[in-house]
Amino acid sequence: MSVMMHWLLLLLLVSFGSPALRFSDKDICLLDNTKLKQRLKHLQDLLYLYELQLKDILENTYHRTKSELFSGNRSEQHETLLPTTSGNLIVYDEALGFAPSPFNRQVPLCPDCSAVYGRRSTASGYYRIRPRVDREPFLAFCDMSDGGGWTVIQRRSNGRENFNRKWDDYKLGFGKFQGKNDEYWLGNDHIYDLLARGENSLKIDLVDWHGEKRYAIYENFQLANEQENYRLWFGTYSGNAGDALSGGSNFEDQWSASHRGMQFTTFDKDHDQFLAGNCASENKGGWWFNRCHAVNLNGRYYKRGRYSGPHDDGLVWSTWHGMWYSLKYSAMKIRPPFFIDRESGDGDNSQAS
Ligand SMILES: [Ca+2]
Repeated sequence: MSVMMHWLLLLLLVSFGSPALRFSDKDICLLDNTKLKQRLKHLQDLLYLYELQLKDILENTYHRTKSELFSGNRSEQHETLLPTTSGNLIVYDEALGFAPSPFNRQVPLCPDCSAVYGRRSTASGYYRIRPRVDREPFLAFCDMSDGGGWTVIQRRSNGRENFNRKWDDYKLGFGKFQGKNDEYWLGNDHIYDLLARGENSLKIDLVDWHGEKRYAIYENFQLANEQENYRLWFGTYSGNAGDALSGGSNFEDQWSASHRGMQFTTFDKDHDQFLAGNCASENKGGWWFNRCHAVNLNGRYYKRGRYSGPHDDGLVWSTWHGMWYSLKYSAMKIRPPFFIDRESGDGDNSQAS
């Protein structure tokens, strides 16, 4: 019989035998001592578990899809599967591909963050997702606030990442995938694969240098494939940041700056409408430039709002602060439209610090 049981029995006997009888200070002390010992044991178990996880993290890098955990006798069939352990502290283990099913089988990775959310993993963080079963899974930040299920495809928050990059970098993705505010571009191929699965809405969260937040939602956000240079399409706008992706309010701006139907341009691959030059060279970041832009969330990161220079190359959303104000924070995130009805749209859930 455990010590705890012993004391519970004593308590019962005392209760039934003599209602008026009270524990002595010594008895109460012993009971407290037992509880503390159990608590200590629980904490020791937790510590042991965390030590194991820490060891796992130090010995494996989970930014590669091939873990050393399985480098020994992994069969061809298991080539693209991922380890069972939770790895990176903020990579949640439910998403790591070996989530146990009721029949103790390994289940496939979620295709996007809305599916992760559907599997009741409701903590924001980095998850491995796999929109195409014939391609390797990859890490993406799942924003489980704001109604949940958002796959973040772009984030700017501190200017530490260089966004003035070549075509191949934008194609494959770049940046850091660790902290909740780390800057990254998910990669045009990955974004294309996510969008090719079905209709998606795009939500853009913006924050200025006074901490004010705005947002824009576009229905039916689509990209063409690389042969079409990731041509951009999007439907109806809603939000409070203004419909800058459509180029602004007047027809002339829309003609020269709307991003609808534009192909992707980087400084080494020019597909913009600007005949005399390359918009990405001028504006320091890959984007769906026209001649040239009303939005450039991949522009230069200026560490204050207003900026000046030869080109309007800041992190710009023209219908909010104009072309000469560079925003502090942006996140582009996508989700199937049936999620939209739940509770999104207050624009209050950006991850900016
Ligand atoms: Ca050009």
